[in-house]
Amino acid sequence: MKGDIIKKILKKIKRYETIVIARHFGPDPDAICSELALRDAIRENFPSKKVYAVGTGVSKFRKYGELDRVDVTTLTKPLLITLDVPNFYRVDGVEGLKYQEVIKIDHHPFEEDFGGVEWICETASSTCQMITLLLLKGHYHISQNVASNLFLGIVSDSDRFLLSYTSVDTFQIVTDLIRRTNLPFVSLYEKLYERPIEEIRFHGYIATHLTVTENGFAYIEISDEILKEYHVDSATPSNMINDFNFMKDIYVWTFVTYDAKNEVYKVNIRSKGPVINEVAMKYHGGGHKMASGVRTPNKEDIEGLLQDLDETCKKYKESREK
Ligand SMILES: [Mn+2]
Repeated sequence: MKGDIIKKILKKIKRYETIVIARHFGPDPDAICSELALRDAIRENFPSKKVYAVGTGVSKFRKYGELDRVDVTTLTKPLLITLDVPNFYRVDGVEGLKYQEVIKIDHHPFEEDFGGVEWICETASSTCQMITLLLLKGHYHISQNVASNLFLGIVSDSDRFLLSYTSVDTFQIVTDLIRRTNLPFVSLYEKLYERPIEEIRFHGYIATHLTVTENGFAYIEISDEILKEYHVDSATPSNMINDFNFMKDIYVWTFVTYDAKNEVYKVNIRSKGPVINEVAMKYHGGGHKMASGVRTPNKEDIEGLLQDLDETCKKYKESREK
């Protein structure tokens, strides 16, 4: 089944001369690295093809590679490949693109059919893990540059193989990738984990100011003023949420960050037990069962969401005590 869909995708990539690769708005390393790695792998294996990695650039991710500046409306009948995103409105950089066919490659729970080939693997640690498997199965030549991005995407999304979707497959695929490319993987960690001192200090701020309820729910609301004071941006808290994975007796933890530029609250939610994506969906958010998010301009939504999450923790705690 999985083999069939991979074959199908490889065939389509072979057939198209123009390919656009896109991922979600507000990319994380998995989204950026899967996009760049797939683009570069196709380019290196099929030099005559025109392959573009689209979407808004993020300066701190420049170290992984450059995105393409291309007017997608001028492309004729390209193949579109979307990565790491379950709903089409969240695909960045494809406005006005008249694609001939679409392939979705994603590890988030299914949300909507894009009308083409859908390769969804909820048990994959990352989209980069899926792309690595695709390239290995397709017997692509994998350069060290491509391997490096794939490795970093997997390490980042699995949080150094700590998160629950890390599996035997993850290790197998990573082993194959490293063996095949002789990747000097230890030296890559700095690229992923080096942080400015401002972020280290901000991490301390979060740890100090987390509110913890008696139900095992921890949360913090971060204002624009605090972001300014610490010289960090509104994306910084999202990148720190997994650093708090091992808080004893806390089941769910949540960061609410006000993004003043877009006038929206960005909420990151993580869980060690209770299912939280259903709560997130109630507020038009979504994501994984144990890792979800919400974006909303309404302060009332935030109050409701925090209350619901606390309530979810309470029920979970009670069910465990029985
Ligand atoms: Mn991902």
